[in-house]
Amino acid sequence: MTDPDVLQHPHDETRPAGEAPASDASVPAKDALVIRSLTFSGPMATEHGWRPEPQLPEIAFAGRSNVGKSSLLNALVKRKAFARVSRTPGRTREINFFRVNEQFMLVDLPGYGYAKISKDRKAAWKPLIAGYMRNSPYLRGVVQLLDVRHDPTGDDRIMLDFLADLGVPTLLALTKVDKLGRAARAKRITELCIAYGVDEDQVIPFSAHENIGRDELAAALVSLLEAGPWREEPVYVARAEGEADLSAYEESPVFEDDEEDDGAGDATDSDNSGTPA
Ligand SMILES: Nc1nc2c(ncn2[C@@H]2O[C@H](COP(=O)(O)OP(=O)(O)O)[C@@H](O)[C@H]2O)c(=O)[nH]1
Ligand SMILES: [Mg+2]
Repeated sequence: MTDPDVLQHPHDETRPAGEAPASDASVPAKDALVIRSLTFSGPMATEHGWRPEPQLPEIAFAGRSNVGKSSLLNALVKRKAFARVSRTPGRTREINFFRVNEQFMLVDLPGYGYAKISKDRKAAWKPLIAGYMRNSPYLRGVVQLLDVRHDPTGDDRIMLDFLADLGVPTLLALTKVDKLGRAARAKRITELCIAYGVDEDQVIPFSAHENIGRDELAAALVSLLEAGPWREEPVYVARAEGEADLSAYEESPVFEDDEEDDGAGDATDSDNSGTPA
């Protein structure tokens, strides 16, 4: 038995009909992305290697090593140790897939561009990431992370150009904004929007340390998911149980060799407060 009056907020009774409730800053805005379940589906290690069967829309997170991706993901899903915050960047080389709420697949791409690893390993991210993006029928968007303080590295530019060529909806998360004061932050964000030719609403200032941008990012992800496909989604045919048949969509990614290596940010983060790996 449901009596609708019982469900009414007590304040509703004193508010004149048709008038909006007074806004109350102490009441938090509704969380666009409440995490009810989060499960690891497995890693993809090579361009043509295993990946989970594409069933749910996918959102991928990309960025240079040490940009703050693990910290951002932990803040996004509100788990302290979901992704490992590392003092030794450049370790994760696989693409990790997580099912969220049976609603979408969160795809954690390997961090690229870490200065202190061999050239061979350094270049390995390109075919893996490009292959994943080209061949994933339900990829709905990419969150590209950039440290708000640094100009994009050569690898960042390759990534941004690739995303633009592919045409995948892309959000830019500008990380570690706590490192800039308010005025410098606003100026820098405007500068970066102009430099990248993106709209301010594609850009999300973020700080895991000061809890800035989490709800905006969550809302933007939900919008991406609701927007639906941006390219024709091929019919997926499973080859064998657990084995993805993506051969129809395979194409060689075109990447120029990236010689640049500034390791930006690696030496400047002396404020390591994360859990050591
Ligand atoms: N000041 C500041 N430092 C951060 C923030 N997010 C991450 N870091 C630091 O940046 C380093 C790399 O973070 P991590 O999340 O592991 O980055 P990942 O390599 O991209 O996954 C660690 O020392 C973090 O403590 C942030 O929002 N603000
Ligand atoms: Mg990480």
